[in-house]
Amino acid sequence: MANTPDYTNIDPEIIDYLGITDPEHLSAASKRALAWPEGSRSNKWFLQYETFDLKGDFAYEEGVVRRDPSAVIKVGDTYYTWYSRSVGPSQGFGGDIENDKVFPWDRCDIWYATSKDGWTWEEQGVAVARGEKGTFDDRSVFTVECLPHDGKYYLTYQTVGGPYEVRVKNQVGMAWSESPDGPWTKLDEPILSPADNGVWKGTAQDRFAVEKKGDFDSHKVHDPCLMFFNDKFYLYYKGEQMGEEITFGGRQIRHGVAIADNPLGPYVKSKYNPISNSGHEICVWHHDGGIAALVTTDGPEKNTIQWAPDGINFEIKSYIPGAPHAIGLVRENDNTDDPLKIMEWGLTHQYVSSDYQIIRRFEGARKERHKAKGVK
Ligand code: AAL
Repeated sequence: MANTPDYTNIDPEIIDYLGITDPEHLSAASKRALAWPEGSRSNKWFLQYETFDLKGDFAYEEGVVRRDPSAVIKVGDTYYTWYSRSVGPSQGFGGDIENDKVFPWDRCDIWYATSKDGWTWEEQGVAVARGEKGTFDDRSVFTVECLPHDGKYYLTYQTVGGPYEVRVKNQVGMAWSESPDGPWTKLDEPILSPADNGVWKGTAQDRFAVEKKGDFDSHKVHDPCLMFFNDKFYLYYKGEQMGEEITFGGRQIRHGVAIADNPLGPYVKSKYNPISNSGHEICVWHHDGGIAALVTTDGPEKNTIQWAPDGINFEIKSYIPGAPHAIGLVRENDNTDDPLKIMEWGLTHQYVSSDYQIIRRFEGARKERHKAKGVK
């Protein structure tokens, strides 16, 4: 039987800090506040964001989708980023699946752009293209991330092969190069695939109809982000599950990690998966010998920043007002004493319409006081 907390001798300083009127009559909310973790009084991890339009080739261009930017990697005096690029509107499902574009991220190739100042970006061209007809990535390659390591660059990205049906499984591909400008060598096989222990019900293209849901990543493995951590390669990713439900926190989306000794794999999924109970796009960085993560969009722990000393067991460090989506972090600001230094600026995307998205800039800053206008 869980021990009921003792509310009789609460430290008067805590009563004052929580502003509790009468400790003899504690509300359910005050009892939850009294259970907040160590460190909850600190704003060390609390921040807010602003977003800005970018110039050059990242300014809005009718008819072109640019979205899901990777981390920003500085090479010499030049910033590099990779992203999903496609053209034209999307038709959604239910039409001519062979010729339609079902999502803005359907029929994508991975392009890259450079900048000297992080504001004006020049599109350089295709980095990784879709595969030949019949390959596991012949329909779309998208939502890319980049890890520079030991003089090489590793791109990890989502792949779809064949008709982009509702029930199509999404996998993760990899390409590497000795230069951020390529040429890129694609691995012939995916480095990560969905769990195969879900069972669809019936043959209709309905992702909610299941005999058995299977693991959190039984339908799709998404948003791959490779980190070098503890002398190994940690591939963080988002999992989508067959038979996904909407719960008290919204969509059931969780994160996982697969680990390898060599950047080219094999990647072995952690026994501890899922390592989050919420989230959407992956946003992870090094801090204090561990891994920090921004959890957005979906699940009861959306809009939290979390930290795990072992890269696996994440605890909540702050609840934030919200965050830009699909963040691309500036890796030169990674692994600093200040856990939020990396949020000073970076990239994100924004929907101009359901068909078209643009890449924008975000700037984040710790919030230490809520001051009215004019208050110094
Ligand atoms: C994004 C990412 C993945 C999804 C889609 C494009 O938010 O989670 O990339 O597939 O949306």
